[in-house]
Amino acid sequence: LQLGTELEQAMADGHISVVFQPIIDARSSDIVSVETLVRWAHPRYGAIPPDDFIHLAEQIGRIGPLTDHVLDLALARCRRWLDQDIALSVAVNLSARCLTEPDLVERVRRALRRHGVPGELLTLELTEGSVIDDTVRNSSVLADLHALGLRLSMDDFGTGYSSLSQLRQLPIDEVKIDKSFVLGMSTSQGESFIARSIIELAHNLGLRVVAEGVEDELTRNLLAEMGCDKLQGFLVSRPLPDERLESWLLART
Ligand code: G
Ligand code: G
Ligand code: MN
Ligand code: NA
Repeated sequence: LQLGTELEQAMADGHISVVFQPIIDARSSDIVSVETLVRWAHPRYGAIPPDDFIHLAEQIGRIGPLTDHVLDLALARCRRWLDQDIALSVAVNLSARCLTEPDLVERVRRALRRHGVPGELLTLELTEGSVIDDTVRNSSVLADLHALGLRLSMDDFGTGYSSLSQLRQLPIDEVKIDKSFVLGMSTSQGESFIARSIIELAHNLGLRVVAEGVEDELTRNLLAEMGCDKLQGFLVSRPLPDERLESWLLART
């Protein structure tokens, strides 16, 4: 919990930064988006993985400010790409807890306006568990976010309990097949079958599909053949800091 008390100061000191992992079109291989992933460079403990402090931030009620900080860094970057005539959409992860914050929609709206980024260029990734909560389902938060023009993506799909009816009823645009399935595809027919089923299901519901955790060519080809829309993973690129993403982009065009 010591870390928790340091979080605010770490943000102020610029120790909390983000990296971007490219997401490509499965057919054309064009880069279509980047996922924003938070990083904490601690002066004494070194790199602290998000899995070690996101949960902590949730517990001590500081996930809101952390999310605002990440959103701010992501939209600032998106704005600079726009200024260079690069219309690259950014995805930001949203914790379950954030969906119950009464001012979330207003904060996102203000962040978009502050940076002059159209809502269409922002995707919010919701972890699967977060969406099914009754308070969320019974509120208008997802519809209100959607009304800002942004896209909603169901992250870690296949690992939680979301029902098909939920996918149909909620204003979700996209699902991300969890990497636990994708990682096994090149060696296990079972995992491939799950991926194929998710893609077919999602497409029948009018949703796009992203596969995360694509690490090898075989998996990439299998997914492309299954009609998966977008790919993300170490085969395409690791998460990159800002300057490295810029040279990565240049090298591909
Ligand atoms: O690179 P990776 O180690 O970044 O991410 C580990 C986990 O942390 C993933 O589940 C990812 O979704 C989550 N994560 C990364 N950045 C953020 C963030 O800004 N907000 C939230 N809520 N989760 C994040
Ligand atoms: O839960 P979240 O989906 O947002 O997960 C993102 C996490 O997945 C990050 O920790 C990121 O570094 C990791 N990741 C991204 N691509 C790959 C990959 O190809 N293989 C593996 N093992 N992890 C990946
Ligand atoms: Mn994610
Ligand atoms: Na995931």
